[in-house]
Amino acid sequence: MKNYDHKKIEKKVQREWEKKKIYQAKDGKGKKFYSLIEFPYPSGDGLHVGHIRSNTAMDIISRKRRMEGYNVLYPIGWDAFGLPTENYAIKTGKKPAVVTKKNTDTFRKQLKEIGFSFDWSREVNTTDPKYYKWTQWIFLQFFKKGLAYKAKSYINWCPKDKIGLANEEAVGGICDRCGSKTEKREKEQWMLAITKYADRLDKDLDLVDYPERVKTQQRNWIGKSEGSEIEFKVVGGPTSSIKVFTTRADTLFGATYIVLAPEHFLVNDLKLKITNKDEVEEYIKNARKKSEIERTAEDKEKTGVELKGIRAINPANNEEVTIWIADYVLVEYGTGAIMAVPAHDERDYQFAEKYKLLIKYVVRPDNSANLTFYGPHTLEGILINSEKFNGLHSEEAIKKITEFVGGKIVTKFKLRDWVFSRQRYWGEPIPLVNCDKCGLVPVPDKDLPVKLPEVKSYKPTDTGESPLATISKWVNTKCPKCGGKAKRETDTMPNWAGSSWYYLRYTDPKNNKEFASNKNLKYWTPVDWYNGGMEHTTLHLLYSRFWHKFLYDLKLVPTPEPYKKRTSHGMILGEGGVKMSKSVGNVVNPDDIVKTYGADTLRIYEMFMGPFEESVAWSTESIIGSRRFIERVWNMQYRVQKNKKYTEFEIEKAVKKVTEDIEEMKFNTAISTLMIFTNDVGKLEFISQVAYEKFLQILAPFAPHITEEIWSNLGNKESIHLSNWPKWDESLVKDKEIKIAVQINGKVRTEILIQADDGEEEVKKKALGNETVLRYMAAGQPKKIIYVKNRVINILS
Ligand code: ANZ
Ligand code: ZN
Repeated sequence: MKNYDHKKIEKKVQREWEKKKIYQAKDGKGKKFYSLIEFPYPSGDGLHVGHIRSNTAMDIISRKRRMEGYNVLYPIGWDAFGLPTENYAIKTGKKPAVVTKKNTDTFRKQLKEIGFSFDWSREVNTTDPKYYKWTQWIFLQFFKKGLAYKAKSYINWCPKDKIGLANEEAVGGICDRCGSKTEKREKEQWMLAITKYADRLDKDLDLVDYPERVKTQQRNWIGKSEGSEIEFKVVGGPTSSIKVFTTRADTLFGATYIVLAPEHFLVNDLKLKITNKDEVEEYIKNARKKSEIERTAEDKEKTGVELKGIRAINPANNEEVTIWIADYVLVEYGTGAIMAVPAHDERDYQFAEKYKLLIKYVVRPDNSANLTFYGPHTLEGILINSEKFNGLHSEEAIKKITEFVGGKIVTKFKLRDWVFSRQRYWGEPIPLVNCDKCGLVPVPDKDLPVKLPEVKSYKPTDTGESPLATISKWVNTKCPKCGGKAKRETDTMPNWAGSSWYYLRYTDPKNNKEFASNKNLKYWTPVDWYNGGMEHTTLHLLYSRFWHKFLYDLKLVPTPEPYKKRTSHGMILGEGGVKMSKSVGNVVNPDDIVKTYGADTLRIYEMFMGPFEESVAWSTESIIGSRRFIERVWNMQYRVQKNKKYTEFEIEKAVKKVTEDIEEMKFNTAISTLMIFTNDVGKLEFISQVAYEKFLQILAPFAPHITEEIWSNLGNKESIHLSNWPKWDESLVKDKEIKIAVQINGKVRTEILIQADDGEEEVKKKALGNETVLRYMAAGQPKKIIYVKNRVINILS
């Protein structure tokens, strides 16, 4: 009997795997399975135990699929552009490319030590010029189609990171990198027209298998809304009318004032005519400092200022209404202006109460004849106080009133175009040239990639210009069109660029002529199963779906959606359930665990620690339990009997349960099944080789090293990971009869035969029909019945 030596075993089998290249995917061979994890950002801190959870989950699924006969692609790479590396470079003066190389070397070594079945021959790195050549090329396709454009807009500016952020990166007015409060700054920026795809990004969620919470988050973020655009004429002003967006045109007769966003483009014109200009300007200045949440939350006090001296006309009844600016109206949504209906809208109600504005009820609930009102009534109903529309239901009235006032039914989206430029060094240069004569000219394909030049300082500038702008040798160039003097764009792309299409590159990572060949894309895509974090739902997941759809329209990818199925893991927290972070000092280094307990133990532990989609706290103490399980598995090999007849019902049950649990990502219950099996078998003198081998096979995806070693000790020549996934005998699993004890008031009175896994009702019926039980129960009905599955039933009378 040999002791379990995880260090020796894990090294040895890893070397074997690498030599035999057993995890290499083969382009175009047989039925395929493409499994994907979000490729890591190679930070200086090394691999996090959280990475391992997601990677192990998809590794288990990939290994099972391989054993089921699929040609599996499970690739890995590095999402390596980004701020931490750049900030580190600024601090230390080290080149970001050099830092990245060092970090990816560390990550690679760590990942290999945990035994993931990645196809390492397809490694990609977003900062490799051979890779970002194609990121730039795709950007140029957007540009050529008019979907990449420059515009002045208010962006979220982080004063600490000195960087412009997309809305998705500044939710609630907080920089999602450093936690600082962001400001609104007006800046000329590159934009990608994701809004052109808003409707399809919403609709096509019907085509994919994503968790409901992911679909809901994306739908809410896209924010599709049907409503009406209605014009209010202005009296006494320089502008003739103001257009509002409303989802409740049925309430138009109750619109008693209108409100513009403080930043609305008409405000400047209207200012010329108003009598309280100073007050208005002061208000606008303050509004700019507040975040969207502060401005629109229902429980925040509403503020505003009337534009005095001008009025608008409600087109339904031709009554004059006042015009206000208020920061609860956002400039970017709808038309940036609303008709306020305080009787039927919560925020308008608060506002009207505060400023003593008219509240006029025009809809009553369907089922109520009671016409005394107070507070806002936000539900649809039957129209009142609306002249010839009285008696109509809201739904019908919306159409009729919109038509009556010459309005238009429109669809609006909350989604904004994607701010796609950064004024930083460590990103893909935007491959365009500014020529005085020709304007913006794309760098020709043959001159791609536009490589990042060497710079002296990586520091962003306070003027908001990229550090690239300071290298005149790089900036000054020739116009590709006319050959005249021209200047390069100095903005770089956001770190979401490279990750928007990396899964396509994996299918053909060495291609120099195209981002990937048609043939390989056709074979491998879409991704069959993609696991990733919930934090990417409205960022990477949405962005990459957008790029994919754009490439689909250019006929460059074969499917409208990139990912067939998406799942999400919960986070790993530090001991005691607090966030794991350097500042708290509770970060667990996976290297230490691998060294002390082994990779198999770490993998088992991470999959056993709790339900996969929930957050769980790390517990170093509990790792020992996983280690003991692995040791028990090891010792079982010395009790194997080759010729023992194969009759174990337990193994058939285990195969079924583990097979099904893996598909549902119930890794923790799969492992507990495996543990129960070792306990059951632990009581026996022998285990048949057939049963033990099946057991090793279903354990192999979880603990690939130890199972490989024992498999070979048992005399198998080929890798266990290339063996066939075991089947179970349904008749053995189903038809097994077992005896359970029947207690009456806590005393065992008899036994009954049931089918293993019979439902509770079935067992109760059998117990209550039993002769002995009937005799004991002659006196009356049972008060309560407690059933412990497959073990005992206790009848209380
Ligand atoms: C009148 C009204 C009456 C409204 C009523 C609601 C209830 P969703 O569903 O999110 O699209 N609104 C329109 N543009 C706005 C903006 N830029 N900033 C803040 N609020 C805005 O919401 C559309 C409703 O939100 C619109 O319908 C408008 O208020 C408001 F009983 O118009 B409603
Ligand atoms: Zn030119």
